[in-house]
Amino acid sequence: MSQPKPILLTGASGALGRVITKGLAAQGWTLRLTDIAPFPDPLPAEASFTRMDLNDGVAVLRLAEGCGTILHFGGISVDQPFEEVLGPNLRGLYYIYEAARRERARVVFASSNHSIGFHERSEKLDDDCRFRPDSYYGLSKAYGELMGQLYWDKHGVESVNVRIGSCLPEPVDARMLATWLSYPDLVSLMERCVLAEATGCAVIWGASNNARSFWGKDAREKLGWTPRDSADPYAGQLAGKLSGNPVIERYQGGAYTAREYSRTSPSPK
Ligand code: NAI
Ligand code: 15L
Repeated sequence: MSQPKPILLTGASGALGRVITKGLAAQGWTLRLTDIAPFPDPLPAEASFTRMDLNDGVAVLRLAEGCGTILHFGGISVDQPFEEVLGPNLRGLYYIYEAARRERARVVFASSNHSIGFHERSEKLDDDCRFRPDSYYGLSKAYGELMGQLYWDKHGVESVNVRIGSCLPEPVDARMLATWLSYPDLVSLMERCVLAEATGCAVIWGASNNARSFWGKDAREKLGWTPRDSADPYAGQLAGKLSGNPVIERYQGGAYTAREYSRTSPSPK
């Protein structure tokens, strides 16, 4: 059998990039890591690291040569002004998809719950719900997902758009009882995204098996992914950990929805 093609991972030096690097390297994958910031950990045996700005289209195309999957985790990862988001998250995303088209590679895109953040917490959303971004950052994630749709329909480029909830070692407030994604569940999801036979243009809710989840149907069966962890055991200590802000508590995107919020009356249901 021929060697599996290398995996390109952008955002490798970030919090999730480091977790994915460790997890996939332990499974023996050959990794091509990249970030604008230096890689802070010892480099695994089958990995190389190239410092690169996602705004540099030529460098992106060059680095993707020969790769079979692009795990795209690089870019602005929190609520920032439009001008900050524009380069890495919009232009950079375009370069990633152009590279994928050339290489016939699959893109796994680190989308975010903030692409749908203005849905109410009382709603249970399926993967075909309307985008309701809560920030320019969330808007850039909706754009990224739609780019995946464009490249699938026009070029047959496969993508998995993972709407990540809150991925950190442990949930830290009441909202994360719904949105938490554990590190082991993130790694197992990445492995399935790489190995799945066919994905088309898929959406996955990036959350562990949380009873309070805001989210329902998605493409996990097609990928063969089952999250193993759950935020439920943290309910006793976190259920009362609320913000005290009615806007934050009303919407799925939490604090991002309330930043620079200037409505004087709540939007109709
Ligand atoms: P992070 O901020 O730790 O990592 C992002 C990485 O992108 C950083 O290492 C940064 O240096 C790099 N980067 C920024 N601008 C760049 C540029 N112009 N060129 C090249 N690299 C650049 O964020 P984290 O938490 O690791 O998130 C990774 C991805 O997952 C992000 O795309 C984020 O939007 C997404 N995500 C993360 C969630 C979480 O709970 N951690 C939730 C939802 C989505
Ligand atoms: C995200 O998209 C961010 O990358 C992360 O820092 C958290 O804010 C997360 O969403 C969340 O909603 O908890």
